[in-house]
Amino acid sequence: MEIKLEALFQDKIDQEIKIEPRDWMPEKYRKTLLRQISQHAHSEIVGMLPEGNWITRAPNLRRKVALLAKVQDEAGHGLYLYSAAETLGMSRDEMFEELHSGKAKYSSIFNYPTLTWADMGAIGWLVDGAAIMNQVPLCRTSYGPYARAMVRVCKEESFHQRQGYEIMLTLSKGTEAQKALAQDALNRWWWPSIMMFGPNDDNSPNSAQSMKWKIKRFSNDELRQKFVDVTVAQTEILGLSIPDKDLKWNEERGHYDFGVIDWEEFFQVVAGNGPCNKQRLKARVDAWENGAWVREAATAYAEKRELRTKNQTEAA
Ligand code: BYC
Repeated sequence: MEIKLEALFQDKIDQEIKIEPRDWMPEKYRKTLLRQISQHAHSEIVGMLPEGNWITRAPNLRRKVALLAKVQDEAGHGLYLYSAAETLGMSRDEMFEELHSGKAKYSSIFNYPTLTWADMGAIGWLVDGAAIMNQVPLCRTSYGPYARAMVRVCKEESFHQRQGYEIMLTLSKGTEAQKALAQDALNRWWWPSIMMFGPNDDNSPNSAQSMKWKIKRFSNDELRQKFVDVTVAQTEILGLSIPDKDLKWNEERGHYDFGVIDWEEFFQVVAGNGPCNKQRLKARVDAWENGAWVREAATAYAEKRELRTKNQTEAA
């Protein structure tokens, strides 16, 4: 019976029919999605922290408003994604518990510090740029609620990418000191950004099955290559240089070759030993604990309203 259901399920996937919450699905498909979507949601809300650090120090009102809007968008993305993950049978509280206990992962990129204003430019340009590369194909992922959430997320990410690139453009066309800030931010964010796509394909345990189920449409290395290819031209417009001496156009492949990623650094960051892992997790746990009274008040208010409606219905 199970085998027949699995065959029908794969058939639907192959025909590009979306899987919806009430449809039968293999347990491993549900678990893989829950893992990926919840990690993605956690990344969005942890991703608010490095940029939130600069809201009060934005150089002018226009920059402040744009940065504030971007960080708010990320909270929204977290909410759509937690809602999509909840349709797979795990409550939001359970997901938060996994984040706060260190059991759940979130993107490695958010464990690096934001040292200067130029980092707001580099994050928007590179980190959101990498996120778009990874997430546009997720608009066609096989699970309906995830695919639909990603459509809006991607529209907003594209505003974020432009916001960042415009900061980089302004700095790189500014004074020598401003240009140096932009170059320094590129130097520090380049390698962590290309690590975001995950381990190489030959070291990516989840990829084969996720590609078969069309959760992932492109492999980690394919997306990383696309990102490097488009980013080189954007860097030339900025008049900056990518910190990789092995970066060069390969005529035969029709792609840029690039240097070897420091995977030891990546796995250390993912394991919790990056420069800001402890600080990021503490900020999330503190926010959860300090927000307890808001959750309690909201629950008490909802209960009061429900009781009032019930009494009114009974009286009528
Ligand atoms: N950081 O078999 P693999 C954003 C883990 S953008 C930490 O290739 P998979 C934002 C992976 O989870 C960032 N861990 O896995 C942007 C797995 O461990 P587990 C979020 C990573 O899932 C701007 C193990 O390594 N985007 O939100 O097939 C502002 C082996 O990897 C990372 C998403 O989450 C990493 N970089 O592929 C604000 C997009 N890479 O779980 C916010 C959706 C890998 O087996 N996610 N690992 O213990 C995906 O597309 C995929 O999950 C990945 C990894 C490509 C990231």
